[in-house]
Amino acid sequence: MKKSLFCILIISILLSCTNISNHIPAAIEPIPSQQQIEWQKLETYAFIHFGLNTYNDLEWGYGNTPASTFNPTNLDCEQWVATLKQCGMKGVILTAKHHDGFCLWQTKTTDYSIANSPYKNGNGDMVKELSDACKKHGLKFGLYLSPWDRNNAEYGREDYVETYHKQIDELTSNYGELFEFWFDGANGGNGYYGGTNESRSIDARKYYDYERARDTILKRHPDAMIFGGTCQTIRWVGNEQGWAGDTDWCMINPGLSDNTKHLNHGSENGTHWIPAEVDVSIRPGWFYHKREDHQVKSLAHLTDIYYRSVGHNANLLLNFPISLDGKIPALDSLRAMEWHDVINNDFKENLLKDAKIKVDNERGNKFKAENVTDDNWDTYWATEDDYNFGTISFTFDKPVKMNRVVLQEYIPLGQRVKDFYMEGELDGKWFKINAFDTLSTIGYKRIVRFNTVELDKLIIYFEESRGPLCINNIEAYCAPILLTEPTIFRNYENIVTIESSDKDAEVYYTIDGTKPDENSLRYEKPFTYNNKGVVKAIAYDPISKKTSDVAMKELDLPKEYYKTSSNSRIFDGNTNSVIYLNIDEPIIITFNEKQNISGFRYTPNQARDASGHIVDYELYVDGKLIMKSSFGNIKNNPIEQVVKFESIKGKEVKFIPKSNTDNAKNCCIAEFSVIAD
Ligand code: FUL
Repeated sequence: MKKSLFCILIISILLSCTNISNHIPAAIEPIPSQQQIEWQKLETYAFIHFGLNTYNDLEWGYGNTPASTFNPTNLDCEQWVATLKQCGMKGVILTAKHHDGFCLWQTKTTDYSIANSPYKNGNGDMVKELSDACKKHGLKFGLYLSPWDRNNAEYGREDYVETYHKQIDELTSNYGELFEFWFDGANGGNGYYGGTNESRSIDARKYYDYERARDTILKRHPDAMIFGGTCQTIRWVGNEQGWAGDTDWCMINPGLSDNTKHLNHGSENGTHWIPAEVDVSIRPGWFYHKREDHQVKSLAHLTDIYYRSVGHNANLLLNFPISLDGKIPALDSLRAMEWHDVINNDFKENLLKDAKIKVDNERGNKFKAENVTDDNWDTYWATEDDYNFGTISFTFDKPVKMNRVVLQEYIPLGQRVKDFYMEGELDGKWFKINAFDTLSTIGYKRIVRFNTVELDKLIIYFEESRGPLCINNIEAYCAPILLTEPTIFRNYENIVTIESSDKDAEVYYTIDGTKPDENSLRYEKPFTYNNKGVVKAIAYDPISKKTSDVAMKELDLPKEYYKTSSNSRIFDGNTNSVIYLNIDEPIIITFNEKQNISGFRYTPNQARDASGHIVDYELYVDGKLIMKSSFGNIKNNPIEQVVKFESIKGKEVKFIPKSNTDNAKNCCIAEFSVIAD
């Protein structure tokens, strides 16, 4: 080859290489703002619901409970912030005003505020106290200001809109940097409205002038996200249960923002980048109610929420109700810290760190496949133009076990991946990895969960994408088995089911009263148990050899032993299927033969906000009054009530409700059974 020709060839090869390696994939619109990217990186932050509702045992105050009832005795914002930091929260949003209109700060706009409460003799300011604590401890701070105001006499008219904007003005001027401003969607309806006690309706899209609110907020807090209203930069996910769709696009079409499915999943063809925020409370209610002390979400439930929010490309806004003394209740903070430990332990050692990586397409050295494991968010593996798909594999020196894969797209260039799946290879044999969710979108973050598999090669097939792939991070983990005590229940057909929160856990049980261990009966499927007795069960991790606490269920004589005219719903082991009785309307159970009767169990309705729990009752055996008593704290703590007495021989048990909580018309019963020796 002539020297000049050779030079041209070398130069053109070099040029084309340079060209490829420096050519950033074209962005696919819409793309996020820098602020939205930074917000997405927060992943978890906290909500605080606190106010007059707390002191009046309400969720939606009507706007008429006196300001003087707001009376925290031991309020400690530093305790909130310290707790929230310890459970990994990056920020906190406070309900400065809820629908009842009560303002937690020193406002000039209304008398219905903390200034007219006994707290610090009217000199307290919750917004200031919490924002100061956040500054001190390095948490971001945000505010919730309900547009609906059930106290204000002018609500529904022009005057209130001015008041509302003055409130936004005060809150954005006086309390330092805000990372998020929250407008909820509940609007209009009945209320106190200055004593008129009427119903007022407004057109939320027009009435509040959200454009003006946005201008005020962003003028002073250019980095703040806006939730709700007509100028939102992040979206409600469409439910308050703690999950985003497994398909979750950051994009939506704002016109459709009331459609639940659209909010859950976003839209591949959405015109605006408005990512999802999952708001959910650690208890059934947003505000504190003593009666929900036993309903703090379980470790397993909270962990699932994490995977179905952060793991589904959404941020998690986890609510902590403040109790009457002004603190996050110990139960809730302990549970949240345990939860944070579980999450930390699930992502302890990235198995892909030293794996050998291979891809079928690469855009050039700058976009090489190794970028997915370099711990640098800003570098990514990209495929060439027209390669809207690709395959990446990770080969290990020796077999590894895994049950989680984390994937991230480089979202500054838009969200792309539409469909992917994963396979493993062990000793030359291929198998599909069966994820718990449908694998479709990735976005900022996608965490895939599956039962533990052993493999010496992991391969991920990106089947379809809106453009060339831009993947900036992939990790894999072997999360320890979540060892929470199993739940045991027996249905009306005497079938006992034992459920463990982690599908990888082995479950062992006993029916002879002894403590179960890994040598006890292994639970494989539901079994029949048609006698009285006790079932005890544990979840067991065969790798660490650790066990959960022991779960225990005492089972009373089943239906074969008696006749009754009461509905089977109270004998079916399901605490959400209930019956209603009038006061004095009895449950009568007539045994086929005489029994040594020594007590009974009554489980009140476990549904949220259930009312009509039995308080006073009488119990007769063969017509003789055995117990005339009441369930002491049942309103506040509506858990299973077990009453025992000296055993008495008899055939017929008659239980009569005499009064109930809330002076409800009917008494509600979820489960009932008679204890016999
Ligand atoms: C909703 C409100 O109605 C609830 O009370 C709660 O504040 C929740 C976070 O937002 O729209």
